[in-house]
Amino acid sequence: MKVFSGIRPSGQLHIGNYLGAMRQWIKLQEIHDCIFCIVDLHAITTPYDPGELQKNITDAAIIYLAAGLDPEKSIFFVQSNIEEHSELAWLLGTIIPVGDLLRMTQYKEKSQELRKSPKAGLLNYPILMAADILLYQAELVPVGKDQQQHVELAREIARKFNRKFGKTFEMPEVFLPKMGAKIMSLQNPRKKMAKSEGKESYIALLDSSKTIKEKIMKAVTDPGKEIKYDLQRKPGISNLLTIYSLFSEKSLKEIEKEFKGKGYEDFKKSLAQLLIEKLEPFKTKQKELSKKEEYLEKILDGGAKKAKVLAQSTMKEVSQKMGLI
Ligand code: AQP
Repeated sequence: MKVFSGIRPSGQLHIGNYLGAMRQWIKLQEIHDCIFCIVDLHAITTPYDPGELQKNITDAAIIYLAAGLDPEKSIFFVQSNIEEHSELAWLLGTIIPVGDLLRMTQYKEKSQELRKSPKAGLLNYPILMAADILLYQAELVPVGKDQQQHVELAREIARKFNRKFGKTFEMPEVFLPKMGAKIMSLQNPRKKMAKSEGKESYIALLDSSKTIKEKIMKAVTDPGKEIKYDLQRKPGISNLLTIYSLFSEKSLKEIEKEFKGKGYEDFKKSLAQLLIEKLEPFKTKQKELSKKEEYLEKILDGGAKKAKVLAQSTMKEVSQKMGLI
């Protein structure tokens, strides 16, 4: 199967990105044809510093590799190096009603957060994401829950295009992890953990041990003192239990049993210790890779060359079907 997924180079990657998306990619690359992309054109749809963008791209690439992405097994590149993404997005924009874009949850939330008049790029974000996916004829798209609606829209776009111009695109399907599809903010367990929610709300993959401990100990919990998974009544502890379960590979029941009779403080101390241990290899690998600029460039250039061939082939077919050549 063809698999596509991307990540925005818009700051420090956090454990939500890892548990919701990156962890799946590492598994999928063993059994499928995977294409993974640093989506810089998506990163500029919200306020950003142009002087920081290249560094953010390099940092994201390093984290991908540190997490286990293998450039021998998957195609790995930077989105803006392949012009076909923007080209296809423009063409797909001619078949998708504006109303479909206006009802996207991410657009509604982010445009509200930004307050000042949201830009057309933010509204058109899902068209570019559909182009990313359809350009490579992806059948599976591993993402977190927040991106599910965009993948469904990509399906809708593919369906509309195929109906109008003849079968061209594969129908992509969202691939959500059974657990960890939506890791919540440490400061507000009713909201998604996100880079834009502020540093205290997430654990970055490269946070120091001291920072991890401080953030976990300050994480918002719920009334009562029992360590029990109950999303409705105990969203804070349930979120921490989910994180604990995914990193320790123990079931929720096992963890509840382990902490029976103990309080939040004991549990948080153990969780902090677990995260410190599990994130240590990222940091070691990241340090190593940071010194290998040329190696990194070679991987991304090689990936772009392979992606270009696939992208050109789809664009040729799309242009022909739309009567452009
Ligand atoms: N909290 C989360 N839980 C599970 N999965 C998540 N993802 C993001 N947050 C969570 C998934 O990570 C992948 C890459 O996300 P992204 O960085 O490209 O975009 P994002 O969703 O916009 O990430 P953030 O952290 O929320 O950034 P901001 O604050 O800038 O919007 C995606 O597959 C996403 O689903």
